[in-house]
Parts: sequence; C-alpha cells; structure tokens
Amino acid sequence: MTLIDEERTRRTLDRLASQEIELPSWAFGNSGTRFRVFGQPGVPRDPFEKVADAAQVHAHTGLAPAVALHIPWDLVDDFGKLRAHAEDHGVRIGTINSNTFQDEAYKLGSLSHSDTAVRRKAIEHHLECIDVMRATGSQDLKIWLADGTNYAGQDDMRARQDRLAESLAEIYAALDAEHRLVLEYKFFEPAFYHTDVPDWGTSYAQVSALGERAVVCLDTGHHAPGTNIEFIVMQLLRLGKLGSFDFNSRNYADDDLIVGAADPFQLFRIMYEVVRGGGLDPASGVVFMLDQCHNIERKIPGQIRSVLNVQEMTARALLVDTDALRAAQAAGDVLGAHEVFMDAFYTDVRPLLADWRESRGLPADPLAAYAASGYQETVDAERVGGTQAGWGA
Ligand code: PSV
Ligand code: MN
Ligand code: MN
Repeated sequence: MTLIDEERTRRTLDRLASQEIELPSWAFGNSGTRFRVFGQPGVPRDPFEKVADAAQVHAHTGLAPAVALHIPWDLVDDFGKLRAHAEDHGVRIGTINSNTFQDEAYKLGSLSHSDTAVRRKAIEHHLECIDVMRATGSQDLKIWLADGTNYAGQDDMRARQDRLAESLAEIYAALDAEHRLVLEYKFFEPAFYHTDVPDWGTSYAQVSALGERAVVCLDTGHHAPGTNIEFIVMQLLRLGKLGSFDFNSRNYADDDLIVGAADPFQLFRIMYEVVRGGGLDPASGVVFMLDQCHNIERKIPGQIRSVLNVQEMTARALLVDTDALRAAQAAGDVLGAHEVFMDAFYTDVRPLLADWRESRGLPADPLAAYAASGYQETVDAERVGGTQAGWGA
C-alpha cells in the first residue's frame, strides 16, 4: 500500500478550495412517497425560508453557495427580492428548474405533446423561467420532462422526438447569451413504457442539435441498475457536453437518497472521472447540484451530510497517484493499477478535511456545530405549517 505523500495532499486541498455544490430548494420542504408525506417541525413556509435554511448548510461547510429553484414550487412575486435575500444570507440563486410534470394538461406530454396548444403552454412556461433567470442572475435553465407513454403503440415515438426538438429550439433561441439549457434524462417514471428523454445519448443528440450552450444533466439516480455511470461521465466530459449533475443515491429506482449513501465507491469512481476529465476545473462549467429528498431524516443535517460526502469522495479521487496509475496501466499491470486506484478510495480523508476546515475558519465538525447552533430549535418553534417540497403542493 502506497502512502499518500504530502505534496499530493497539498495539491488536493488546493483544488478542493474552489469546489461548489448547489443545493435544491426542495430538499428543505416536507417530502415523502406516494404512500405518505411525513411532516417535520421547522420546515420552511416559503422560498425565502428555504434559502435561509440552505444558507445554514453553506455557513457550516463553506461548500454550498448556490440554491437551485423549481418553478412554480418556488414562485414569488419579486424574484429580485429573493435574489437580494439570498445574497444577504451569503448565498446566490443557482439553476432554475422548469416543471411540466404536475399539470393536468401534461398528462400525455408537454414539449413533445401532439397538441400544439399544450406544447405552446409548456414553451411559455419555459419562457417565464427565463424571465426568472434574468431576475435572479441564474445561468442555467434545467429541463426534465416526464414526457413518455405507458403502452406500446400509444403514440408515435419518432414524431414526439421531432416535436421535442422543435420546442427545445424555440426555448434555446429565447435564452440570453450567458444562459445555458441543460437537458436531464431519466430512463422511466412516471412513463412506464417509453420516455422521450430516457438516456444520455438522447439528451446528447437533442442538445447537440441546439448549439454550444445546450448541455446534458446527469442525475445519478436515473439509470438502470448496473449502469456504469462513470463511463457516461467520462464520455460527456470528453464530448464537452456535461453541464451538470443531480447528485443523489439509489438502491432501487429514483430513490433520491443522500448522495454517497447507497454506494460510496460509485461516487468515488464518478469523481475520479470528473477529475480525470477536467470537470473540477470551474472553467469546465460543470455544476454539482444535489437533487435529493429527506423524507425521514432532518433536512439541514441531511444536506450537510450530503455536501460533505461529495467533498470527501472528491478528495479521495484527487489523491489517486496518477503517475503510478498510468505506469501500471501502460505496463498492463492489471492488479497493480487497481491497487493504486483502491489505495485512494480506502484513504480516510475525514481528519485531513476537519483540520483544513478549521484552518479556514469553518467548524471541524459541521454537523455538531449545526446541532450546537440552536438554529433548528429556533425554526422549530417559530415556523408553523411548513410546506411540502412540491409534490401535491
Ligand atoms: C425527476 O425525477 C427529477 O430528478 C428532476 O430533476 C426533477 O426536477 C426533480 O426530480 C424533482 O425532484
Ligand atoms: Mn433530477
Ligand atoms: Mn429524479
């Protein structure tokens, strides 16, 4: 086993300094499954309180300076005011997520619907989201579509793909020069037979037809069991089309559990490909977002745990001895190369990161510091009638 040398440790910490993880506003609301939504005390009653809670995660970790919004879940009268509120709390508004999956009108689809009037409604919604981006200073418009069918023969899959391309082109044309369109894929659910953007290849084909500022979002929970997700990360980075991550973890389907909880080794492998492909470099434009729900655990600690998991696996990925790895790969040393890789994975970086945090004026133990801060007790007492994360709200 090779020891991690000091020089590599220093380089790792330098590179971690610029890492940012974006939090989803909806992680702070009550959530659950179709069986039950469990209410918690202290849950935000509006987007302003969601932003305030997100700012707590940043205050204790220094890792999460941006909050993503979901429209209309986070609709407010004055987005300029929400932007100023975020800035007052030391964070900013990040990605704007559109939502065409909860209206009755979208039962048979939205941007790919055969009815022009439904497509128009869905396009108009995206134009409104672009207005929100202008008010909040957001860069990314993220689109996930529930569009698809439940039964073979239900609709013409090819025509739907063409209509989707047309709708996306209209939305893309409406973006400002500094904006990006980010298209997320998911292999099933709520559609159970076919989904219009089921995989990275379809998302890649659609965004490539739009132009340079259209990129792919990879949600780690949106793949069939056994999918080699790090391969997709590698390929999208290689093609210059990895726009963002929606991080979470899954055991069965779209579970939206804490990132790195179900399979820490998978998160390490993903972060290794991110590092290898230059995705950690801020100039790459890759946005590291969480897309999670905390159904039974407390929300702010859940988010703190999540951003720390991402940071820990990023640190481990940065510790891979790439010279030794390349040498073993070139020599065809199968087990040697694997061992170099696993040495980094098995390195416990937690004490190192605790010291580093302290040296930057942050708490060594963010979860303990949050628990001791009294914030949770205060909001538990003050806030009555917290909202749901979005579903059914
Ligand atoms: C769909 O499953 C998804 O991952 C999309 O990103 C939605 O915007 C989000 O979940 C809602 O949590
Ligand atoms: Mn997602
Ligand atoms: Mn999802």
